[in-house]
Amino acid sequence: MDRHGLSWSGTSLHGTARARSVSIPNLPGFWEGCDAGHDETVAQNADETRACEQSPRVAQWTAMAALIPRPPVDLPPGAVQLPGWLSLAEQRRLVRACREWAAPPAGMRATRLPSGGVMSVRTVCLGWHWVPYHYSRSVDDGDGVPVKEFPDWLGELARRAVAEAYDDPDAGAAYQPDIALVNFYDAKARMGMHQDRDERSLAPVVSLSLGDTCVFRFGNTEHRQRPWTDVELESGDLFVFGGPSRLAFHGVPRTLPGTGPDIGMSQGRLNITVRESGLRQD
Ligand code: MD3
Ligand code: FE
Repeated sequence: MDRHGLSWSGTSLHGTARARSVSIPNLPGFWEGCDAGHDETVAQNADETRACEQSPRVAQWTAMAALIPRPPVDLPPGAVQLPGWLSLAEQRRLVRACREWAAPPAGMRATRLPSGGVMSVRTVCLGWHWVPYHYSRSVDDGDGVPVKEFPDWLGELARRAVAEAYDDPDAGAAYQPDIALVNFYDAKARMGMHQDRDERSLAPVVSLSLGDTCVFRFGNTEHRQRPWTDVELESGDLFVFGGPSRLAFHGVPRTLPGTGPDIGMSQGRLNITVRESGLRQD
């Protein structure tokens, strides 16, 4: 058992993390699918936060998704994929929340790497702001304001994700996430093979995908080369990476434009990763 209450077959962890990226012109088409203004979005989200707290989520989408099963992919220990975990209503709500988070101050930006490159993915952080290769409480590489708050409801959703992925209510209850990184991919965006090692905690990372399908490349813990497994991540999919998978190299070699469902974004892909920093808020 590790200290998150989960047991794993042994795997040793090696290697160092450095992201590679290419620079890409242009702004997210993500704003175009927006049928409400910013203030309306904020109000709508507040309503839906209350609604989600009260009503159970719609099971219909899960049931439909189950009719067209995707072949199970053999994943390393600690990595669990739950295809179609989010209902369409939950996906729409998350897209609206992402749009709200993406707006300035402390909004979405293309991260500059110390190597001089600029990531093609646009990112906004909640709870702690990620600047390669550490976390800060303020947007040090942007407008300098405090990072946006990590909402309680997102922590609750992530706890439920961990509990369901590992079929272990205790693992869910023990999860105390305080960071979300929201990544937007336009048709050309990619993410190079990297490890996520800037968190002090090795608690699982929860990943939620919205919009266009992507090819997710799941590698090994030793280096960024093969062996790896390519998995398609579709809108509504949940992925949890814990235990030996937590420090595996991974990346997104491409997205598949035009594959997303009607959830309020005209194009592109959003990914929300929820994490536990293991850092103290001062
Ligand atoms: C495996 N994001 O934000 S999500 C990232 O789709 C990141 O935007 C990708 O890699 C994306 O760091 C992949 C899947 C994912 C996220 C974090 C992980 C897989 C992971 C951390 C450890 C191991
Ligand atoms: Fe990552």
